Amino acid sequence: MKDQILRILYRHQGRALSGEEISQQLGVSRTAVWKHIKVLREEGHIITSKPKVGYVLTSNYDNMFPAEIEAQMASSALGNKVIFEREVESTNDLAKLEAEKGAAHGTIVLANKQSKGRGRRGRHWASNNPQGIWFSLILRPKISPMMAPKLTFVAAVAIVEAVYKATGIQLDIKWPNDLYFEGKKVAGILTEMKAELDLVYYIIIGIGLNVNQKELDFDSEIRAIASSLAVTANKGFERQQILVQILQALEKWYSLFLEKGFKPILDKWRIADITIGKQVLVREVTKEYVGWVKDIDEDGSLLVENYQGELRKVMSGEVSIILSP
Ligand code: BT5
Repeated sequence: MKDQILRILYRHQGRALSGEEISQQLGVSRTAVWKHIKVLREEGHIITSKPKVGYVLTSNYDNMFPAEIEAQMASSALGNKVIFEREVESTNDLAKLEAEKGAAHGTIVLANKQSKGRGRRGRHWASNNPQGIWFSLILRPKISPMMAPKLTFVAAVAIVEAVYKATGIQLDIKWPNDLYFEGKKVAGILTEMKAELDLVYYIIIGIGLNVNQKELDFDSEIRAIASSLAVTANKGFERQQILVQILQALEKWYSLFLEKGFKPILDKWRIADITIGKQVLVREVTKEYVGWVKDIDEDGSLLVENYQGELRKVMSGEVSIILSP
């Protein structure tokens, strides 16, 4: 009920709705409406009320409704169970806890804000705002742990397809986990797992997608390198609608991966890839070198030719594209 009231107010953002109108739409008493609005306010939603005029939702962000997401994903294996928090340290960390407690395959952990969003190698992921989509998907696949990094590719092609469907924006993929638009990072993927040598307990795919940030919403350290769908399209988007598209695309590409293997994923990946043909700086654990990306191998690793003309296979290193002057 509370979510339904929020949804109605959201749809009328900027315009007042009387308690009477809301109670009629939902078939409940005005007192019940008032009680739910009180709870919504306690949860942090900014709802003003004026006598004889009604209620106005003035929060400047759209909302996520877990029950609606679950309903839209009801017949899918992924995304039909949503754990939603207004604020967490990191959805990947909470997803790990939930996985340890037995959360089912396909559960997602979604938050409006992350106070300690993480990138790879302990880097920070700026997400302490409700303008992006920050979530983690728990998977329990019967695959070898060696296959797990390929799921980052599955997620990348799913995000590209979903964002295009929902917004018309065509994102580029930079190996292995970044999504770019015109040279700026719009999304990142963090895949983590718990496994033994030949057994995967669970895999967590963390996805961060910048949606409604304006340029000045990004901290100065990342303003020059980060972008959002809103900056790209010059208009805002409903995050929930994009999230559902991403979950549907994940369902499709993940099933394809299990049925047909990595090839269809890689074929799709190559279409959006911006890494092949570029000069790159490769940072491996013990060394750094400059080379040219010749191709992506059948297993997803990067094939880089160094100055000596040797072809090296990069499986997990850091790769930065060197921009030509
Ligand atoms: C990533 O790491 O790109 C993976 C990001 C994954 C974030 C999701 S959100 C849900 C889930 N829960 C988490 O705690 N994490 C996941 P990496 O390739 O290491 O890139 C990190 C770098 O991206 C930083 O060092 C910054 O340069 C840049 N960066 C940080 N925040 C950004 C943002 N919001 N938009 C664009 N770039 C950002």
